[in-house]
Amino acid sequence: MASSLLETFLTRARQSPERHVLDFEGQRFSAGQLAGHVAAFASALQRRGLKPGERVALFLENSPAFVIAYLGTWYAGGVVVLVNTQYRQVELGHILADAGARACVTGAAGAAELSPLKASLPTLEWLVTVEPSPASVPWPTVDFDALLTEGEATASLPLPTGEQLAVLGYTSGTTGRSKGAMLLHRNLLANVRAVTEAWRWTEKDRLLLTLPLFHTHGLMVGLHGTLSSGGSVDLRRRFVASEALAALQEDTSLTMFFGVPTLYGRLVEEARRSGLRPRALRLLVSGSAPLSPQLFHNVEETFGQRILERYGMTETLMNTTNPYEGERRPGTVGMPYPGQEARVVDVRTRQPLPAGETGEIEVRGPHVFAGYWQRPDATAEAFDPEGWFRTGDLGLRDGDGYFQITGRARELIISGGFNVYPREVEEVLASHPTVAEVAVLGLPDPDFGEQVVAVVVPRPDSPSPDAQALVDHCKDRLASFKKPRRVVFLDALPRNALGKVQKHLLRERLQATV
Ligand code: MLC
Ligand code: AMP
Repeated sequence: MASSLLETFLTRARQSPERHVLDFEGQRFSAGQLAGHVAAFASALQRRGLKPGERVALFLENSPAFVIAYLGTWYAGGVVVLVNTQYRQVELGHILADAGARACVTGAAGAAELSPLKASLPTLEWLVTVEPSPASVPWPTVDFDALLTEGEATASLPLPTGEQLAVLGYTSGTTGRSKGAMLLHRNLLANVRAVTEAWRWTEKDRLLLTLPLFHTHGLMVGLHGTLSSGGSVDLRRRFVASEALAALQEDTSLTMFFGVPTLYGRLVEEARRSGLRPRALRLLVSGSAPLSPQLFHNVEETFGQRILERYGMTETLMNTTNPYEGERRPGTVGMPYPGQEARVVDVRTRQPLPAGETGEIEVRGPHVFAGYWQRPDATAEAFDPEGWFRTGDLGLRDGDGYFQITGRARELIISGGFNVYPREVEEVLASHPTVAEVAVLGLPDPDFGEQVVAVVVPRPDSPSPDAQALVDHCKDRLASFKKPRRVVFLDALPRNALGKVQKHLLRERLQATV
């Protein structure tokens, strides 16, 4: 039995090297070709001195290079650090320094964005660039294709064990500083087995994948499932509704599509606008953010198919799923995957609650991560003594065993499937000279599900702040999707007797004025 997804992939590639596995912008890769590139990348990294357990950051758009660098880092014994391509100085500086990344694979824009951080990233020694990078980049750089020619496509290297660290997935807590979730090879393998079994994913499947590979959904469901099942993937650089709809209508080889609710909302809109109707696929999956029952029904009307909604997170990969064969119930995220457990506990007593009662969802099983990188305090807080992981999601289990997510115990805004932690945006806004106080919260948004809204109290002694200047202040420092879509000015923030900002009052007030 394989100890890692890498082993599964390489074994299959040896057995059937001709099998078609990946398409991207007219390039086609067989399993044998991909495995050769993976071995070349891995052996070149080793020759350049990468040691087992050292971290390689991928700050990269969707492309075959991403897939090769991801699997190749594992084959070299390294650990992949995933980085959202929209991240800017604040997020990049923290993640690359915290992970102690030794190398980073990126594009020209990524190299330029990293450059001013040179002094604060002492462990970062070289960049691998998939495009010519600006001459001013202050690190030695090697071109991705040149690196492949340095290595050996036929290299046979030691495979990682199940206990070895595979990925650091950065996810924020309430502090605003993100933490690296340590995913072991055995966590990834256990979860992909559970997912492929639950969804009857086989080598006959072909997935249209438009989600970014730097997050759990695109990578650890979309790509992992493809590699594990022996199927193939039509990988796109990004999601464009008209292009995705055209593929779903024309390409008869596609059997699956995965998306966050924003993607489905845009596909339904595009189908209405263009009059095109997608073909019925074997499986449509939604996750990463709540899918409204309305959108569930709109998709059913447009695609003639009931979407399968599932629930996951960076630390645990996939937790629950609606059934493949049984009833897919709108407004629910289904039941635990085979071999995994989920329960609802009272937020105060931490005791399990009966069906129908709302509390915090906890999960346990082989899919659950090994803790936060160099954060034993945060790890201890996240688990109970019996190994249950506190998800921070509020919900209930109905009488038939279907879980529903009803809210969040932590402050988190999910905008178009990307997470925004209010505290991080508040810290950046508070650093603006015209801002005395600020509160950031999420309000409903028809496209993104939720939108970021900032409530600002101006400093009495400075010129009045300008909303656009505040938005730009955020965009210069943080990923653009975290910027406020709306800035509201107030004379004071409502606070309770302990001085805590009462965001629920702000929310009610702002919703009343939409
Ligand atoms: C882009 N923008 C967003 C945004 N995405 N704003 C708010 N929320 C978002 N999600 C902004 C950009 O900052 C930019 O602003 C402008 O929109 C155009 O950028 P773009 O990149 O051209 O946008 P677009 O291609 O339309 O992107 C929308 C999207 C994308 C929905 C395709 O957000 C996306 O791929 N989302 C999926 C995220 C995902 O995979 N999540 C899974 C997490 S895993 P400006 O001002 O700069 O022009 C997980 C676990 C699990 O949660 O269970 O799966
Ligand atoms: P991340 O840590 O970025 O992977 O985000 C995980 C969070 O996304 C979870 O804790 C949930 O809050 C949310 N999430 C994932 N899937 C769903 C879903 N199907 N419905 C509602 N929320 C979801």
